Amino acid sequence: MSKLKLTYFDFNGGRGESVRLALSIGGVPFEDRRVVFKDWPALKASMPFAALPVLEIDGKQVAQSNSINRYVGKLCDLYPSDPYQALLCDEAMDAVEEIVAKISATMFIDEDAKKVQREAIAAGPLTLYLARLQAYLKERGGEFFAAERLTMADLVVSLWVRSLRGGHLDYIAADLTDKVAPLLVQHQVRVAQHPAIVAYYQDH
Ligand SMILES: N[C@@H](CCC(=O)N[C@@H](CS)C(=O)NCC(=O)O)C(=O)O
Repeated sequence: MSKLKLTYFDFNGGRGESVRLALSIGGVPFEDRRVVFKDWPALKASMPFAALPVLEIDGKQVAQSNSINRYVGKLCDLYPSDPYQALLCDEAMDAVEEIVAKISATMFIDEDAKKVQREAIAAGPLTLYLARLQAYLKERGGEFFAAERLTMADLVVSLWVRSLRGGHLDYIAADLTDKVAPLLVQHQVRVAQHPAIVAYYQDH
């Protein structure tokens, strides 16, 4: 078994959290290196794309959250073996990455511009992505995004919905998902009840 070390920021969310959850669900041991924000500037240049998460596999660094998601998904039986189902899993994860990147781009801009841009994102692409993901979930039976079982897509989408509903983003209403995509909220609540996820958060 390879030695795994995940480097990500010290909070229970963001792009690294699906990796932590997957490895915990799969019972795969890993070092959970949590970086506090004040230490990040000194570390940034040593990361392959100057960003986190980064997974070290026997000392070799690999970046890009969805590449890491696919890798740990395969290790933990949370990634479909059927190519078409794998494509559906990837599509949902990449959609989340795309909309998260749009919102992240507004993180460190002037407050007035942030308000304008975030309100536009909420009314436009964010609503569209939530509605589209809800439609996919519905047409696939309402429970899972791919392969009729828990996959990385369910972890990635549900963690993102959890974070949106947490109301941490100014100018993006915390109840947007409840209004636009209630099936995604039901999905998020259901995934959070997975026994391994419940057990994980008892310790974190
Ligand atoms: N496409 C990359 C994006 C990585 C990314 O932007 N990570 C954020 C945290 S979620 C980060 O490292 N931000 C700090 C920085 O860019 O300095 C991925 O999917 O991993």
